[in-house]
Amino acid sequence: MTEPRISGKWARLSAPAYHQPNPRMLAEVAAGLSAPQKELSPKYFYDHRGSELFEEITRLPEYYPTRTERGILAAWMPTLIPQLGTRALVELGAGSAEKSRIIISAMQAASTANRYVPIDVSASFLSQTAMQLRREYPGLAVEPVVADIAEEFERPRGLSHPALYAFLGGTIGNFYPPAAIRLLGRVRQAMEGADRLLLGVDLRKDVSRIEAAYNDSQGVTAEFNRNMLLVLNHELGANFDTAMFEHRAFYEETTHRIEMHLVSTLEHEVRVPGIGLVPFAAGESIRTEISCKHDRASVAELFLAAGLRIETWRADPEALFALVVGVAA
Ligand code: SAH
Ligand code: AVI
Repeated sequence: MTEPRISGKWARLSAPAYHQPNPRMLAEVAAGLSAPQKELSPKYFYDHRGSELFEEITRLPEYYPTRTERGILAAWMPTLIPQLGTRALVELGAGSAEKSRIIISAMQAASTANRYVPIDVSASFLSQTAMQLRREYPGLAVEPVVADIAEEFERPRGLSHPALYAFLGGTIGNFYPPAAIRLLGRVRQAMEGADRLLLGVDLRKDVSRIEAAYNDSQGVTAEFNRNMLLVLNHELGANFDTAMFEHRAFYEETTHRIEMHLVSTLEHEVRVPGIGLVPFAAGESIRTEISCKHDRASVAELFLAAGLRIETWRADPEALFALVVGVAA
């Protein structure tokens, strides 16, 4: 069995102990916790437990994106994949690859399946996903890559074409627009010939529907949010007390995005080795995630800036979520 390839600077994120913190993570966290609005990257949600909690979120009644996107994929892939003749699937932020199976099965049905390259920052979860897929699809080359897709995008070597670059789940919305454009631009650079991008985007809609998806009644999203503090404790040896922080998620109408925060309930200090004592006022928050919601015009704008154009746009009948095929402009 091939172990996931771990790209240089991320090698230590998967290390079990905090005595050798990843220097890049330490620098990012130091900058984020000293900003006037404290902010941490949502990639720090995803240790093994965080990835499991996200899977739980996808099954919540309030969290409509996953099941809606699955419905669009199930209806569309059996015709789209033979049309494109997809031979290799490269997936950014693959997670459990639960919905990717719909694409892989369509590739197998069209007898074009050849290679699956899931890319994710969550090393142990990715390894588990790859093992399961090898069992389910004997004959398919599964080649996981552990990497931060915000930082680098190595074109997988020896890829068969046409390749499909999939970025599902609406994860593009977790990037600020300039970072989203850089990321899509790198995918565009990697694409050649008849390669395509398949992008999942969560759509703008009734605010109460969106806010409910990030404030579920079972408190799973709150646990997912607080898990970031446990990741910092584990990776950096910090002493965050999760009981001191409340989950808050709200929609910002002007920027069309959900913001998730962890709000300190009391004034207190947290020790982060290598950074020092981090003060929190009562009511002060750390922004842990944005989740931008889109429409066709906002996707076209991102694509244009990244050298892509929309080839096909397909939303569900309620227009909750869309899958977009992107092609080099
Ligand atoms: N594609 C799956 C999972 C979405 S959850 C779905 O649609 O359900 C977001 C995934 O992206 C997680 O698996 C997380 O580990 C990964 N991820 C988040 N930020 C990342 C980053 N900067 N680089 C690589 N992977 C990232
Ligand atoms: C992974 N990403 C698309 C999810 C989202 O909806 O923005 C992460 C998430 N955050 C809270 N719930 C789910």
